Amino acid sequence: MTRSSVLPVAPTRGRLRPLGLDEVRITGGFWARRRQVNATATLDHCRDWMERVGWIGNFRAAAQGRIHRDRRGREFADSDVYKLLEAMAWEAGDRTGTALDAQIAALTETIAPAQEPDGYLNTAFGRPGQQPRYSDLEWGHELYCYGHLIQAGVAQTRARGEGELAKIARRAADHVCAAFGPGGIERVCGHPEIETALVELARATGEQRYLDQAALFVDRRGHGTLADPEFGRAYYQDDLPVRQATVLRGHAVRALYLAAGAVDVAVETGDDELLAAVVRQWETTVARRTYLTGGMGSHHRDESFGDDFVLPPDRAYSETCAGVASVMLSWRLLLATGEPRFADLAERTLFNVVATSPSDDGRAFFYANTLHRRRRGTVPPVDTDSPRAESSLRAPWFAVSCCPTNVARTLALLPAYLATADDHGIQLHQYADAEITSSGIALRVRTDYPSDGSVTVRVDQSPSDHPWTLSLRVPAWTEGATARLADPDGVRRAVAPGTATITRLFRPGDEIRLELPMAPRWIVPDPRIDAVRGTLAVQRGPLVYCAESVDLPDGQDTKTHTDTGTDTGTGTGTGTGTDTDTDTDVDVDVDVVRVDPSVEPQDGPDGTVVVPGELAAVQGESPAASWPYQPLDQSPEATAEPTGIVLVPYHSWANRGPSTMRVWLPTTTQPPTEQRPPSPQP
Ligand code: FUB
Ligand code: ZN
Repeated sequence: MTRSSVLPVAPTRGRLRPLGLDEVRITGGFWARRRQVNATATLDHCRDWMERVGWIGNFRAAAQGRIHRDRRGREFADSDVYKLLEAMAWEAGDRTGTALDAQIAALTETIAPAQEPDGYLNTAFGRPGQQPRYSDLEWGHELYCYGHLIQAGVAQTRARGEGELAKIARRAADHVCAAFGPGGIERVCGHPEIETALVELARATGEQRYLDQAALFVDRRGHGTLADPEFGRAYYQDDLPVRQATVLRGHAVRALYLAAGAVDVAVETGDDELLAAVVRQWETTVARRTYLTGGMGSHHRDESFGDDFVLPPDRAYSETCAGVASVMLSWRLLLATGEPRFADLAERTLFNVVATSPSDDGRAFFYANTLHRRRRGTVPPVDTDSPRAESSLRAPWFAVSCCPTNVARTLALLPAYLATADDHGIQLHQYADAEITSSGIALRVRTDYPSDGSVTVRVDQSPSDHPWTLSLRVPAWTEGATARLADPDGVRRAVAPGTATITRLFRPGDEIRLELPMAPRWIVPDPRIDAVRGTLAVQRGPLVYCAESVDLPDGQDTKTHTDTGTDTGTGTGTGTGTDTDTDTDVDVDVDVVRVDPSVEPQDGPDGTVVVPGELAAVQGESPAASWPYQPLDQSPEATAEPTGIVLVPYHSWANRGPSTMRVWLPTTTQPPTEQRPPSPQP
């Protein structure tokens, strides 16, 4: 089969060959709506904000010699301009002849004069009045910014052919190889990202030196070439060589980008040991350090993974960028190994982290994706950026605004994550209404997934002289899935989670139907996750559900909540800063919800799920208010009548004004009295 050119990731080896944006089109449904909003609202939104906060202007100031005085934003602000350019390039590649081409050209013209003759390009360092180049590799993000520039250049080359942006990126990459190659600065960047970018540039250009440099960066990390920071060297994965690590640790986005780059290097160099090391890290991280949503990272202080099973829902950081990076890693591992478990995690993360971040209108974003919001909070003003990573509702922009542009580029390239090919046929990994055309095969996928679990694949075109194999991922969450050839003789057969295959001499008009049962079901957490022991969550298909206070029955859901909460981060060097929140509202509180696990959840109207339960006595009104711990036999009785609790998809929460929300739901069932714990007293 031939290789497409419009690909975010184009390995020269590996089990599966990706299909590009010129081969896969999403034509309807959940992701088509998200991509439409991304293309028509989010891209402009990001560009307008970056003009407004001066991050685009930084390039003008650099070219005009006034950057030491006028620079705005954090040290990595350049990277968000590049991520936006990458998003625009994929989007332009998808729809020819749009205004995006002119916008890309205009932004490129702004950036170009800021590049130094030797290829150096960064608005935060290196000019008179600024810190010298590479004088702060720990926090300076210079190589990280190049990484995003190079990814934007590769996107442009693949979507449109090599243009000015790609040339700027090439010059920067050549400079990196000269400055950081053998005999140069033998250190790494505090924020991985350059590794995966250089490998992709090597793939796009066929130039070995970029791959060699990426391999050098991967192998150099973990040898203490960076200073020991406040959070320890694990923060930037400089504590252990990649090959020796057994789990992802430290800053989540850094860890995931590095792992993605290590897979790229391993695949291109045939380094099975390195690939196996990353697979091992992925496995342990998924088993012990990942939220039900697929989110990663539970520490606000340093945006990092916690220890095993430290997954508090109300302190979940689960940064949107970590979700994006996790999908990047899973995609690379899927291509390398062909194993569906990587597509399973990508699906979970796409629907429950990446899709959760943007608002319905694509003009506000979650940075941190908590699984439990205890306060309604306030809607951030639309014309002010949010200083915090955890604004109570989605914010239009952040002082550290890495997430909006990361969402934008992921949605723009999303069709490339749907399907692959190999010498035997086509594999479908993610389900969306789509058209797929590759190597003489044309498929029409019809589905309303994830609202509905029916996926029909119609063969519109197929070679007439040889059979081939259609492979369908059967998600790990399914029970009772079936597949059949939808003709009168088609036998419906049960398919287990993993991969269902059908091999035949396909003819145009053949239809294959996959039925994924979508009944909502209870999810029980591992008891080692202390923070959610004794609770349940609900999942329907790949979607995690949550209780949102706006859905609680009228009149039973309020309490007076006068509270001043202070959550002080220490400042991470990447700057989530201090979060001080004063809330004197009358709160609507989902903490009163108790669910009854003896009855199965049911589908409700409009994509909701209804679970049996009750609204328990509000703590503030209970006789036990003075001390929140009681002997088991004195625990407060539930006072409310049984009721149906409406749950909504987690990705949709906080689109209806201020609310409280929780994914993990306490149950009505009390532990048996013989297991009574020692009675705590104040
Ligand atoms: O440091 C650059 C980006 O800012 C990181 O990837 C995010 O976690 C945020 O800190
Ligand atoms: Zn981010």
